Amino acid sequence: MTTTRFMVVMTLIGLMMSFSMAPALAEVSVGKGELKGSTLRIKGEAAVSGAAYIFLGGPSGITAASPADANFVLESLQIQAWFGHDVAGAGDVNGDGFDDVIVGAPRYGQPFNPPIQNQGSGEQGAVFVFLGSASGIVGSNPSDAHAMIVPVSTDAPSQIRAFFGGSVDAAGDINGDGYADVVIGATGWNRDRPWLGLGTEDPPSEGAAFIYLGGPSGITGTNPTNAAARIDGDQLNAFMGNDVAGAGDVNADGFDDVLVGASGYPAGDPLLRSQEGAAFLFFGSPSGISATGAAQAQWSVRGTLGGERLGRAVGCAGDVNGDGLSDLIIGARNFAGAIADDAVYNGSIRLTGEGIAYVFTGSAADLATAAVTVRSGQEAGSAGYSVGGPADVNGDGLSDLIVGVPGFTRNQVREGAAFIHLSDGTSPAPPQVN
Ligand SMILES: [Ca+2]
Ligand SMILES: [Ca+2]
Ligand SMILES: [Ca+2]
Ligand SMILES: [Ca+2]
Repeated sequence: MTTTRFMVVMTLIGLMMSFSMAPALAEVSVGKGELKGSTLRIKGEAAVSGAAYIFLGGPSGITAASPADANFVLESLQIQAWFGHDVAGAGDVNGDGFDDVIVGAPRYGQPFNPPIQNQGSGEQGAVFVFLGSASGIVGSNPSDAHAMIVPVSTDAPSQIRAFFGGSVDAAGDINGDGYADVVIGATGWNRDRPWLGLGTEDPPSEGAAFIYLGGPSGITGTNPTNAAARIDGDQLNAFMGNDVAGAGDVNADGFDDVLVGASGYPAGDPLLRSQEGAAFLFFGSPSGISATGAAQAQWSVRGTLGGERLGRAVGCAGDVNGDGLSDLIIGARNFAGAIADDAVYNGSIRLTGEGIAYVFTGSAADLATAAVTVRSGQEAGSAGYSVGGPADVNGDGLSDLIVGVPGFTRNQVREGAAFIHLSDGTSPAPPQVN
């Protein structure tokens, strides 16, 4: 997310390991996405607390060469917190004219059941909002964050590995009050199936997305029980909220909307764990978002192939067709596309794990058909593992597409690539490997 105020572009990067990384576009986070039970571990890393780095832009863009050059560094001060797993510009949540930032720490452990201090073991997660100011970001760690949103003690025992804050984003202004709002995902949130972390079985991972509203005093709400809205996945292993995004105003009613991915959402019997995946769109309104479950979405798209994992990444595509309405981009990293010579094989042979990103153009009436699809053309290319934007990289007024393809092979096996598609307003351009 970006602020153009005072010609300043702010880049926010979450790093969970101490490797250096070239700054990219406005928002980059490392390792964003699929938090599943005990499978999300950095092998051999005993202590991963995490940090978020903020780089200020200028006439020459981002000039930093390493994390050491960051203008601001935010830290969790807790072992194994995974602070910075996802980061975003939050918009201006308190209306003071300075944009604010939001950082997720999905393995932040709350010391529930005091006096036992089991920090880092519960993995309920936490989210922190830091305020901007004339001198930049205010504060550097949870103790001086503007807002800390964390599962409360009564939630904590049943919400072990809720991974609250595994995804975070600005929600725009969903209730039209002039203050920016935020959306937070928790893939391990379980409304109906509390999981105590016993045995070797993975948690049920229904997942949920949470909305918190901005206001004159900033973010209102301190924990999942006092969110402005909580939208449950309501399905076993739905992974609702594995990615969340402010969608912009998709339906032209003047209120910003919210898109939530659920990469494990099943097409049929949840016990089969077929993982077609889905993405759900919720419309803003004067009273915000009233939905409490995925089934109440105003619009949704579902994966059709087992294991497709549609909704692995969701985002606002900006306005790719220039009609003034915000458009959506949705990734399905495990999509298995029919091979090019499909007339012979009739869909019987597919590129396993090719991946795809779909773009749906906003409409006041219907978003049923994907306007553009972007595929990797390679087995295990994993197109749509991440999606970015909105960004108008050539300044023609139309938003362009950025699709992460981490399994892409060009000169090196699985070196990965970012596909940037310039929009011509009507049809997709051929992929440009960057
Ligand atoms: Ca502010
Ligand atoms: Ca608002
Ligand atoms: Ca709207
Ligand atoms: Ca549009």
